[in-house]
Amino acid sequence: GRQRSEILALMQNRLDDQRYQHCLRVEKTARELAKRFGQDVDRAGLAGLLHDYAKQIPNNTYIDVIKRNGFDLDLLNYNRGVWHGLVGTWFIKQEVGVTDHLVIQAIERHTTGDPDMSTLDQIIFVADFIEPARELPIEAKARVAAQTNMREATLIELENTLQYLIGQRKVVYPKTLLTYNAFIQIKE
Ligand code: DGI
Ligand code: FE
Ligand code: FE
Ligand code: FE
Repeated sequence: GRQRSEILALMQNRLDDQRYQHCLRVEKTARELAKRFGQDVDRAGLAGLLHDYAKQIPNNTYIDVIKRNGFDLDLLNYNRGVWHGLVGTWFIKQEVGVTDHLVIQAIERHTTGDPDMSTLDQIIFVADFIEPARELPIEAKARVAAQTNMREATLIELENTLQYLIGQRKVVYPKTLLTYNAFIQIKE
């Protein structure tokens, strides 16, 4: 695999400093959560570090990649908010050379979630929401939940995401809703 220094250099080519610093904070938060919940700390750290690698790739580049690489063309009805997770891993495989499927899956799922999210997937999903610079009351509430219960922390984030999208009259990607339904129905 690549050296950490090489990965950081690639990230700095793709991201502005604000987004890059967010990725470093998500890496640290993901490592802490992995340790707390008995998951692979290095794998969580790598997924956290790279989760927003594709956040600032231009729309036209996304549209080309979706059309030329066998992605579901329904994705064209959505936007970069959705693409940077589900399609973003294409760039991470191509440019960073990540092959660990569990890292790729966690990054793919970090924005919409997935009804079958693993604990590692939930760690990346939640780390993005509770990293130290996130200071809203709802983020603090999820941070407290993540001390003991990743499913509860995940559910708090899903509730917030849906409320936000509807409040802004933004389109909801179906999987975002299916994930919410899965997490609200199955109480552990
Ligand atoms: O990339 P970040 O900002 O760190 O966080 P994120 O990957 O969780 O993305 C959050 C953004 O994604 C937020 O603006 C809402 C948007 N999003 C999440 N689910 C959906 C969505 N946008 C649309 N249109 N539809 C969704 O289902
Ligand atoms: Fe993101
Ligand atoms: Fe998120
Ligand atoms: Fe993020």
